[in-house]
Amino acid sequence: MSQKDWRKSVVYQIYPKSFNDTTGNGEGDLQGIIEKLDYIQYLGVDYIWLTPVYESPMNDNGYDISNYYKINEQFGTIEDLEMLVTEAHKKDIKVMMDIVINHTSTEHEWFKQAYADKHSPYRDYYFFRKSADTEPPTNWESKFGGNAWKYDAKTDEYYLHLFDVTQADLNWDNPEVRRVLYDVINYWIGFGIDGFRFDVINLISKGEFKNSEKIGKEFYTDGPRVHDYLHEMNRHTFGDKGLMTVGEMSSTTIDHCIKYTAPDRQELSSVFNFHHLKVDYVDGEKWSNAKLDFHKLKDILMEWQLGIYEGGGWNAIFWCNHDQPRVVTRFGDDTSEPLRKQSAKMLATVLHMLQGTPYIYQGEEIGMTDPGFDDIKQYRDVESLNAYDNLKAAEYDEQEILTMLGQKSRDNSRTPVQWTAGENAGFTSGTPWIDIPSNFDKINVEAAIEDEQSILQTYRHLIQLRHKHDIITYGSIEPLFMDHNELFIYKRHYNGESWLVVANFSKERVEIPEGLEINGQVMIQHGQMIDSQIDGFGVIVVAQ
Ligand code: TEU
Repeated sequence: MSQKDWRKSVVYQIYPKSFNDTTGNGEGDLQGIIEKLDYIQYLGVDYIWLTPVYESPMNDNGYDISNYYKINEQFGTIEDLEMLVTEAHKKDIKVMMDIVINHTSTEHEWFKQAYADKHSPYRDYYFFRKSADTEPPTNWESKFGGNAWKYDAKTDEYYLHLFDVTQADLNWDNPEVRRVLYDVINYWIGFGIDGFRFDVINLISKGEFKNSEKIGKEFYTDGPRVHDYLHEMNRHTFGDKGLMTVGEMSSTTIDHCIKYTAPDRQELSSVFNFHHLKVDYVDGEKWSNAKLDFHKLKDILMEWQLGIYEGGGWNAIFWCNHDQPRVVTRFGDDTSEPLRKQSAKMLATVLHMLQGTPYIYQGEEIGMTDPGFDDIKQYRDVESLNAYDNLKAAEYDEQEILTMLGQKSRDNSRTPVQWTAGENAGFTSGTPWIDIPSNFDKINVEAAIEDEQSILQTYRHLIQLRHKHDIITYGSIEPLFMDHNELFIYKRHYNGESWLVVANFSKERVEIPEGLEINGQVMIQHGQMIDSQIDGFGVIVVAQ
């Protein structure tokens, strides 16, 4: 890709451990990605984003970095990464790296020194605190369960970990910490990386360490100095170099996200937020079982679409990532073959016609489903295993816990990419590190390439349309018939042109609301429209 506006891009997310294994050890690797670059080019995306491939004990599959300058041996070598970047560039594909700088692994040299010696200069790289009594310094909860402070008897102090106990939070208030982290980013820019995804970057500025009425989020989410730090990071690193960046924002607000991304503030290019993916939680609680609240989904998506557009910010848009269940199982229907295909195409179209930069998570483009694990032994994810233990301790019934995990676990998306109908779905010649769903005999890349009507062809078409029609990238958005119980309807407007999107989220045929004119040039259509009724999971996009 030459000097095209990054905003017109589509990004493909790769979770290397589950992408493609060339060594036979059951885990994916960098050579495995190189092997599939032709396929990625065929899909047509502009960027790939690699989740962390740095040296790591892998307690959180790489989000626990022990050396920012080294490649995890399991994935390959720095030469492999160099080759990947070179080969990708030859195909006009840019490469984004994941930067995890809210915390490091406790195996990182900085932490080891900080932990070993109270007087080490590295001590202030992290948050070590005393407590006045026998309780931890605050009652904040770790996002992976339990209190967020870990006690060290040797010094009678605690350190802060908002995630796993092996992921210690870095102290961004220490200017030395910021400096060494900017060095890391600059190293990767020098290496030839084209963009960055910043992990939980809105948690870097901790406010006061006080007890919370809730779980502590209010003290560190979009914290007091976060915008100063991001602006400073931008100026010291990627700011003037034309790199695309996306910040992962946990529990954030529209106002903050406008600030993070409005170009004149010089912070980041775009942001992920997760509000639209909490529409199957009960009272905001992930470990619960609930159906999709369709009205809530539409309301949240539209609120963000309108708010960010009006504020001059930029959204990254997505249904899936390595932390979320598969969207076709979650908001579509994977219980039968026509329904899986229809609903996956509908969901893809609805998302890609929204305003913002779309992300496709590996396997989403062929409609991969949740694996339907029914035994705790099948799970690998630290968050899921912690949740299991905690729910057990709270005396939840085994079956109820497994149902929750089945619906919400991050492992739902971490099963290997299904390449072929052959052994281990063509992912590995060894034993896969996590089970592969049994439907790989039908749902696989090879079959999707052969089938002209596949979900994969829909994704390719959506990407091509985006590259061709500026309205998809730049157009404003107008929500319509928001009260409708089954249909998601909106228009995009740009330079005197309008596109109408009508999508049916139910599996039944639905009457088009009176007063809605579906005339014009059909740009996309899946499912039929007969007698002003749209097929179950049908979707239509017309230029008017
Ligand atoms: O995730 C941050 C995060 O808070 C969530 O997406 C989280 O995994 C989920 O809400 C738990 O319910 C990022 C990474 O994407 C994730 O894989 C890491 O585990 C986490 O940061 C820590 O680095």
